[in-house]
Amino acid sequence: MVSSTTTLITVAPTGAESAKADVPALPVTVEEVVATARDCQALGAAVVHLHVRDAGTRPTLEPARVREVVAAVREATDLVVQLSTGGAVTDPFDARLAVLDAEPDAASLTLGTVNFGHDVFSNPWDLIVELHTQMQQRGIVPEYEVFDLGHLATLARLLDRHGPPHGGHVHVDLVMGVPGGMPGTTQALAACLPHLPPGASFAATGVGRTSLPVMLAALSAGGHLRVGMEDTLTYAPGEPVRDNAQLVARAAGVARIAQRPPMSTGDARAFLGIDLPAHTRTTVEASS
Ligand code: KMH
Ligand code: ZN
Repeated sequence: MVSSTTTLITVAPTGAESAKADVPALPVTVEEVVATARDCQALGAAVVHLHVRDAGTRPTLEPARVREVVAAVREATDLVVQLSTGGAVTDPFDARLAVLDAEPDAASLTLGTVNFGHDVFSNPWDLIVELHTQMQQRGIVPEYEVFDLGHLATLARLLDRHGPPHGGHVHVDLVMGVPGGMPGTTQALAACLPHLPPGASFAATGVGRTSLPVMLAALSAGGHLRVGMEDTLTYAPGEPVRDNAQLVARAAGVARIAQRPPMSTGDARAFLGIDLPAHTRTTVEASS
């Protein structure tokens, strides 16, 4: 595993599971998502993992809406824009693949089917291969989402049969504590580490009350962090999360205590193998 003197912080502000009516602080409009993204970048986030909502606040993969949100976040921030291809458990595969048409910098790619509470989050091999190869062809960097140890065996098989991702660097997010997936414990995180591909980096996300133990375990193992209201709605026992910025601020603080302060957005692009955003390319080329 590659080591890093800084910490890549990803914010997952919205997700597809919580209803705005139940969680009023959840950012769902374009304006709310942009404001959250801006606040979180100022506090140390370098990547935003986006699920899009429609005008009625429901999860959507509608192409025009997805493009609108990507453009708005790019306009307002320097964050690496990572779209979810996981969507909601009810989303059809073709709509999940079509998310790539919005040309994000990066996209999530889940490496296997997993029980998801009462639902099933379906990710068969053919979908995994299709997402991987389409991202290679389109120059989109995948973040490999691992909900269980066996997903890392699938990653090894995927890279062996279909080659490295665009940019050449393999970055994995261990999504822990989902009911049906691996538990959010130090032991489970440690069990994953020997199975990471050579040279890969990893982040970890602890869902719900596993957020803090997973954060501490990840930092202790040289890993990176994902936080946000997609995964965590309670800041402390009995205390609802105020906003995504609160979660990013806590992650950045703990990363500083670990003497691995937050990674800048520019360093995150280099680290993940992401091309410079189109609107900055000429400036950099002209000034070099
Ligand atoms: N909403 C979950 C069913 C991803 O974004 O790639 C899937 C998910 C993973 O959140
Ligand atoms: Zn997600």
